[in-house]
This record gives sequence, structure tokens and C-alpha cells, in this order.
Amino acid sequence: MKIAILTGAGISAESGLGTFRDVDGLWTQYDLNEVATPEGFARNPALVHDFYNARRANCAEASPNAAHAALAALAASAHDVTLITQNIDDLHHRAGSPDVIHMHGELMRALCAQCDARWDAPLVMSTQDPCPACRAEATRPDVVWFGEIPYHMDAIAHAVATADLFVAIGTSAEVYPAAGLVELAQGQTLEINLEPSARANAFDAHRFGPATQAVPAWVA
Ligand code: BJW
Repeated sequence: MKIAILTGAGISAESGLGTFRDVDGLWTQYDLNEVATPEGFARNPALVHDFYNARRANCAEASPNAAHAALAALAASAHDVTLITQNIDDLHHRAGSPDVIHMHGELMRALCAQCDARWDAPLVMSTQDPCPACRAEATRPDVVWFGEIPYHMDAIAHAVATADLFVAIGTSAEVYPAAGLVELAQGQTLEINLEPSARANAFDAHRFGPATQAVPAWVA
């Protein structure tokens, strides 16, 4: 069976990484316009680097959980699995999932805003870090902010449209284009979440519960 899976912050919540829109989420502590837009970065790059440096430290201390492990086991089965994540953490990779598609970029990668070069990010980044390719002091996290185009959209749309089953896990479905992917699905659709998302009505089936229980139960 061909399966396309979209994960969001909820799958990493039980690893100790904050979600965005839950009651204690990151957007209740930070103004997204200041830390997750190109305009915010232009206004105050140090603030944005502090935000991502703290999240990089948090991620380095975190470990993959049973939900990440279950998806890695599914990828190793006879099914043809495409794993798409909105998360910038590397927990799917560390759990053993191959070829993870990071549509919102990667916390552990750096991007030169001047020449588009990419490299492995140090744990602590600053705009003064020179680009290894062009030497410009224009270093930013390699993540997709509001108003920017998510990565790998053609491959993602193809994987979702040709899958026998599309599964969305731990995402509020508040952010597009990820939230609209369910509309592209031609096969069955399943949502796994703590509670119904903003697009819950678009799914054929639901499993509600914490990801560390609901995902292994679905994969089993
Ligand atoms: C659990 C759990 C547990 C908790 N177990 N579950 C008006 C209408 C439509 C669109 C727009 C509009 N105005 C502007 C737009 C576009 C905009 C957008 O969508 N804005 C909305 C706010 C309306 N989108 C963009 O700008 C995107 N680009 C774009 O659209 O380009 C144009 C384009 C055109 C055509 C094709 C393609 C593109 C870019 C979006 C970039 C998002 N960036 C961020 C931050 C950067 C990365 C980072 O710092 O991490 O990405 S925002 C933030 O939200 C982050 C996430 O990846 C993203 C999604 O969040 P997610 O994963 O859903 O987390 P939460 O917290 O929202 O939800 C957690 C869920 O887990 C909840 O449901 C909980 O219940 C659940 N949960 N614990 C199971 N233990």
C-alpha cells in the first residue's frame, strides 16, 4: 500500500518539544510576526537567532518517542511510505525514518540569505557567522517562515495525490499549504491527534489520543 504521512508539532510534544498553538505553545510566549517572518528577521536578527538557538538546544537534548519509532518501523515494512513533516526537529531521522521530507526546513541547517548556500548549523548561530561559500554575514536558520514558499511542494503534492492512504498526525491544520494537502488526497484519509483539528471534517476517519499511544496502535 502507498501511504503518505504528514506530521506536525504534536508528534514531538511528548519528546519535550513545544507545539505552537496549544495553551502553553510557542506562539503564546513569542510573537510569530517577530520570530517567524522574513520581516521580523530583518528588524531584529539577534532575537530570531536567540529563539532558534534555544529550540536547537532543546532539540539536541530531546529523544525520539514511540510515535517516531512506529513510523520508522512502518517505513521498514512492505508498505511504500512517504513521510512529510512540518517539523524542523530531526527526531524522525534519529528514530530511523529514511528520506524525511522537511517542508518547513530543518533546525540543524543554516542558510545564507545572500547566496542560498546551505550547511550544517552550529548549536549557536548568529548573523555574524560568515557564509562558508560567499563570506557574507547573512546567516539565517534554514526554516520556512510565513510568506515564504514551503520546500519540495511538487514532490509532496505528488505523494499525497497518488497515495492509497493519507495520514495527518499531530497538526492543528491552521497553516497552509500543509493544511490543504488533505484536499489533494484521492485515497482514504485518517487524522491522528489529541483532538479534532481545524480540518477534521475533511478526513474519512480519526483516531484521538496522545501520539505515543495512538500512532503505535495504528501502525500495529
Ligand atoms: C498532539 C499532542 C500529542 C499536541 N499527541 N497530538 C489566509 C488563508 C490561507 C493562508 C494564508 C492566509 N494568510 C496567510 C496565509 C499563508 C500562511 C498561513 O497559512 N497562515 C495561516 C496562519 C492562515 N502560510 C504561509 O505563509 C506559508 N507559505 C505560503 O503559503 O506560501 C505561498 C504558497 C502558495 C502556494 C503553494 C505553496 C505556497 C509558510 C508557512 C510557514 C510556517 N512556518 C512555521 C514556523 C517555521 C518553522 C519553525 O519555527 O518551527 O512552521 S509556523 C508553525 O506552524 C511551524 C509549524 O510547522 C506550523 C504548523 O504547526 P503545527 O505542526 O500544526 O503545530 P500546532 O501547534 O499548530 O498544532 C499542534 C497539534 O498537535 C494540535 O492539533 C494539538 O492538538 C496536537 N497535539 N500534543 C498528538 N501529544
